[in-house]
Amino acid sequence: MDVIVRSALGLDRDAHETFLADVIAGLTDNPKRLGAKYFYDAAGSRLFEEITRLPEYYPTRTELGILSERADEIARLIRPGAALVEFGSGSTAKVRVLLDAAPTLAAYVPVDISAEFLGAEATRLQDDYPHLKVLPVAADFTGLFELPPQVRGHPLVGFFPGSTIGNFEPHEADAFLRRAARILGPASRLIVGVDLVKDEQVLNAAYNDAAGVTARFNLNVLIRINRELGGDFDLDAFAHRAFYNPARSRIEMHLQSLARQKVRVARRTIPFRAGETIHTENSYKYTLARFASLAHGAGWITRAVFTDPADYFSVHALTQG
Ligand code: AVJ
Repeated sequence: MDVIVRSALGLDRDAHETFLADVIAGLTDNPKRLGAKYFYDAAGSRLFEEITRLPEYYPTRTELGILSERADEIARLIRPGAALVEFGSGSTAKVRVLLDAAPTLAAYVPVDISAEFLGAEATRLQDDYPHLKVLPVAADFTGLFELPPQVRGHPLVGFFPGSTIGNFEPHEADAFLRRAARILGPASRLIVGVDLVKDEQVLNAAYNDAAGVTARFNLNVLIRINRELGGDFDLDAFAHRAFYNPARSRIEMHLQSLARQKVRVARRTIPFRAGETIHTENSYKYTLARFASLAHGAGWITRAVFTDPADYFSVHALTQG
């Protein structure tokens, strides 16, 4: 499967430089931070797939339940001959539900930062849907990118499942929704999965699973830095911390230094105080009203909102005019 590589920088060569620059900037900042998109190397993507199957991690199975349950209603919002553009496609389980419910879809454009994962998944999907034009694009969807020329003239539907939008700061989510409107164009639609504010114990358990998979997922970013940037992080000297911050309506993930220590990264020395943390992820949780107002502020109209019976998760169908 050919993967179109599109980015302002020219992905693979400059991806390394960008990763290096971001890591150095983040680890020399106060408080220390790393971008959540860097979790997803091959090992991190596999660990995330494992997270989605954990008993405590409700979002994936709840969203899949909503999509399956309401597939026909969602499919009716998709116009015949449309091209479906998925932002940050990981596994293809969710999009398969839409493809099955909307057989008139002409093309599927998965956009993902990881070209390798993308090519493999797209090839399998193409085998299962031989009449669908599968056009993978390797790009960082947090920036502006171009769609493949083959989708020109097709009505466009964006698909952004998994509450990945929760990784953005609210102002970044606003910017993303505006950019999606620009990329997809007038009369387009956007189907977005959004995790909801709920009981704090449920939220905390989802990011502190008993099997420790989320801890391994979080710590994996240090393994990646060691391998790709010549770091010497001692994995036993950092611990996974995740908690709900009710004032900000978000789960925060951190890596906490268990001792005062120095770490070498790309020929620099990074000092850590005992107990100091690296902030590695935010996962914002929305109320239905708060997400609707975010979407409207970014120029989208809410056509329908679907939730599960417990109101754990929501799927929003938005339109441009
Ligand atoms: C893929 C961003 C939606 O925030 O729930 C899972 C990532 N982090 N466990 C989330 C994640 C820790 C996930 N998203």
